[in-house]
Amino acid sequence: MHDPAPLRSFHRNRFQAEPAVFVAPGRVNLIGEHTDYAEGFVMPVAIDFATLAGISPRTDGKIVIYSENYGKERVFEAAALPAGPSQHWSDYPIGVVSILAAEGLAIPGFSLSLWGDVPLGSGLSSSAALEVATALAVTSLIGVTYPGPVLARLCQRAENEFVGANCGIMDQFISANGEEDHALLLDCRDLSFKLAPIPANVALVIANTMVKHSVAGSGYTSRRAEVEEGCAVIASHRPEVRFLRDATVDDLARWGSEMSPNALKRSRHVITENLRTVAAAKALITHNLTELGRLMAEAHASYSQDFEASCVEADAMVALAQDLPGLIGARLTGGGFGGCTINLVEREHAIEFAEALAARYADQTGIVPQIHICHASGGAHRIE
Ligand code: GAF
Repeated sequence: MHDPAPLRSFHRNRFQAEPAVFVAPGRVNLIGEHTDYAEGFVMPVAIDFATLAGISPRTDGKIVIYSENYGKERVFEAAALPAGPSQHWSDYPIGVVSILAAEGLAIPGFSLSLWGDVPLGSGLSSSAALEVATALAVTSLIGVTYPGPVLARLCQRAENEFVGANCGIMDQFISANGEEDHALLLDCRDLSFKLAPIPANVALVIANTMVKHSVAGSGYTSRRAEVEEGCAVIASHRPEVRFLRDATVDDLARWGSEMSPNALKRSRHVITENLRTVAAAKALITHNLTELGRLMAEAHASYSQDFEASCVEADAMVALAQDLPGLIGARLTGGGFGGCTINLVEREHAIEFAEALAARYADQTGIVPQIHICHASGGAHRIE
């Protein structure tokens, strides 16, 4: 639970107005990596880390956005929104505003205060939290209510079309639609989802390798291109295959030799990851935690060896967790090339697990990691 009092107080002091306050969480993905833009399956959880957005109207036609994290403010004209990004933190909130304007909403002047505790560059979706909190705040000021999945799509568009990062739908979707104590098995084709309860005796232990992750980075973009390349080869034989979601392991066996070695490996990851993700949701729902752990281990191996989106530190973090008491499953989570591992751990062992993992990781890599024991939180909403 985030206390809105500090945000209210700095908003009041800065803007002499009482804000309406909204919160949007970051996320951790249990399994299903780089499958969202292939219209496949993902299984994320909203977490306790979040962005808070406080908003109040202005009468001078200006949009003033203040970030408490950066201690900085940016000023825009509501009637003359910027056409593109300026490689600045404000690209995310103003990108959302610009997409809302493109949707035909009349954008008024407003003051927006932002504060968040999602660790930046850690693969826990600080940008999606920022976008979704902004979108909720601005739409509520305008008096428009979008269903969660629609809000998520608008925020994804802000990131794709304004910020220029080619992400899928997962992060914005879970931030807008997360359910307390549940993971969501999300079908990224039609955005339908199934809730999978996280058992009360299972803790989410998130271990930050401290290696910076970025969706805007070249690794994410090149992997996505290779996935699309693999899909195009299969589609040249089976035109009904529009995304790798439609492809099978058998397709790879038949036509994989026509792909570049990288496209073949990336496609194999995506195709098998979709199968693992659906199986993992079933395992979670039926309380088969041994099977869930096995699938997570397989997913990490695939992410590291076929998708080559892990790094030495994340592989070490996963390996070092393996024989610690209480571990159910561990893997690198998020877009890759750094960030955090997710460890599902029996709750009674969570604290000693976290301490032992931190000590082992520091010992092996010389890096002091941050380890967080999180719970599955609800999605974005207004805080009264
Ligand atoms: C990042 C992206 F933003 C998501 O859309 C998703 O592709 C993920 O990486 C990888 O699963 O978080």
